[in-house]
Amino acid sequence: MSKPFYVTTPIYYVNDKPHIGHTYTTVLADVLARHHRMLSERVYFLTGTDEHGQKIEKTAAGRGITPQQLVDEVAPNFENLWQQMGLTVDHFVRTTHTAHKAVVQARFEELRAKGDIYKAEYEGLYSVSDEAFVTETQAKELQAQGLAHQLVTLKEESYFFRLSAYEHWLIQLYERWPEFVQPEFRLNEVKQFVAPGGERGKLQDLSISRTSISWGIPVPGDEKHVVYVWFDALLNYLSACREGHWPPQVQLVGKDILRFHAIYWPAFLMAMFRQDGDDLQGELPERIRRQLPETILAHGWWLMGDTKMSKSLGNIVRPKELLHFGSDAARFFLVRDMQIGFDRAFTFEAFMDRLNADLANGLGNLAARSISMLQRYRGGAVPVPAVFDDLDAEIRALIARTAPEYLEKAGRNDFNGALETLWTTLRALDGYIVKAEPWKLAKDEANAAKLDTVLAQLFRALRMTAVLAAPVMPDLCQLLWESLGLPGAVADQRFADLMIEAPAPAPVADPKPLFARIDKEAAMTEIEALKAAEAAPATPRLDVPELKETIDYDTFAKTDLRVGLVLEAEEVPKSKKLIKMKVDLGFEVRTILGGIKEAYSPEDLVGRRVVVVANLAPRPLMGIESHGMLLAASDNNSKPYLIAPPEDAQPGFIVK
Ligand code: ME8
Repeated sequence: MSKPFYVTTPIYYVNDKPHIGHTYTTVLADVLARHHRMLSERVYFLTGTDEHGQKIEKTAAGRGITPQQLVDEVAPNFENLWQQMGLTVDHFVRTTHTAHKAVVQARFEELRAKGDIYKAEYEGLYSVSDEAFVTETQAKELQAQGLAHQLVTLKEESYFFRLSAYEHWLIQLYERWPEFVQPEFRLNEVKQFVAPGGERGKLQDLSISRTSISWGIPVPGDEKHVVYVWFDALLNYLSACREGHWPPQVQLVGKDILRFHAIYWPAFLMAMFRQDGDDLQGELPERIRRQLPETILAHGWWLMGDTKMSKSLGNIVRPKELLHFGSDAARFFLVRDMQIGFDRAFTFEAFMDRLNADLANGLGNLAARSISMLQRYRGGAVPVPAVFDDLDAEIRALIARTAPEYLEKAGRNDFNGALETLWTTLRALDGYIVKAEPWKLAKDEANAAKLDTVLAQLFRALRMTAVLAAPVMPDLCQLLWESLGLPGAVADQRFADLMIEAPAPAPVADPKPLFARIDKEAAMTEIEALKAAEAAPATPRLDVPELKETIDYDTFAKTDLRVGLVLEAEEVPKSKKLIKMKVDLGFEVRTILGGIKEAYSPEDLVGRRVVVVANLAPRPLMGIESHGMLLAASDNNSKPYLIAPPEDAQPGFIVK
């Protein structure tokens, strides 16, 4: 049975639109998933949405819809985006799924029965935006960082998780299995948090239910409580795990949610997996360590200059803007430019420079030159090298050590470093061409063997690049693969079978341009236009009733609609809404009243063509009989917009 590889992203709050941060994490998870498939592992890639809590409740209330309606409307934004980007997600979990709710309730009951969850009174400072109670120190830190968290004091009866009891085991986890949090400096942050006598003191028990919120999973048997959103959210990794995949190998998180994943999450799992007789003050049993995630991989943030991206500053980079350059380009940049763990400033300038340098020039140029030389000098057939001078031998050794070095770094989740290694080799190959001067070698038949070596080595390096970089740029590498005359899908290759010196099975194809050079000025104008469209106020949501029941054609055909021409119009005295009109229907002139005064003045109406329901029974309005009705469009909040037939439609025309 092959090794399982279970990778997760955080589940995203649905009250926000996807941004570069979500895109980065999910793309990185996809790169990991694809990479581990090519290592012949059994991959399970989970992402999803976090749909409960006060923020959702409030946003929904503000819009006059139910929280369920809100989450059903927004969750697909994320799911569709990942599909559009071609991410190989195996399962998209939503915390409002019945299966998830059932697992949360079952685990809650189980821990309550074990004594790890108990009920008590809680009073404390609560950060609405974090959905978490915070200590005084944390509150001060948050304020000092200028993070606009809304802090409120809450007092309520609450269920608590016995977090304090797990402190000893947690410390052992960090000491004995430091790979639990990567990169290392992020582990140090976590340790400081938990360290006994550390600046934050002992771990406090954790409040994990609320009575002040109703949008959540009810506590079984005590339904005025709902499960606190982090106990609910973190359990998605368990509830949506596929059989045979537990525990996760890599769980990607942003630095801001590391605390939840590196402290609360393993503590919940320790409580679930511990057995009677396990000593919480003794050694953390290996048996339990094996049930915990192997690694929580914490990344930093994409910043705008030195500052955080935020809606209020209007400086958020949206996936649409990145995708404008193609999904592979966006993937390459995000993975290549961010060193995992650290923050990184984003600029479109750097983005485009990177793509031009590494993809249009770098790889694109090298592939085009190499393939066209193979065609020009060898009719597309890839030669077998026989002679190696010092320069050739140096390049041969470089190519041979690139793959293991790349795979070693990727194995440590350092894709930024792995790509750097690969591109250093590609640059050395550019130098190889300059020094070996194949165009000169081609002029003299005596140099044929030497030219064979140069061409073959270029081919081998490109074939290796297509395989190694396929998880990062699936489409571009497939194109390169095909240009090299190689059969099938590059994604079906296995790193273990990467035989760099194997002969080529077929001649190379015509070189296909891998990546078109970006005209930076033109691209920036297009990006500005996308940003402007994004900033434009959204059209307010329609307020219309549900669609009426279906009718058959005959029922509809009973309605006689005609084009009318308004001959005269005047306000109806004492009425706020009504205007009285004389309307020419071609065969007769009628008196018709319309409730359109707020939108039209009598002068607006005279000479206007309208659509009249001509066979409506007459009815009196404010003492005047109306012989028909005008058609107008609106929702419950807007003014009426009269339906206007074109100028050349004659009064009396039938509308059908
Ligand atoms: O925290 N650069 O969801 P979320 C990189 N529902 N990453 C960024 C970023 C940026 N500029 N801004 C935000 C939640 N992020 C919870 C998770 S998991 C059980 C529950 C990252 O939608 C941030 O670090 O607010 C976090 O990892 C992720 O976006 C999702 O944030």
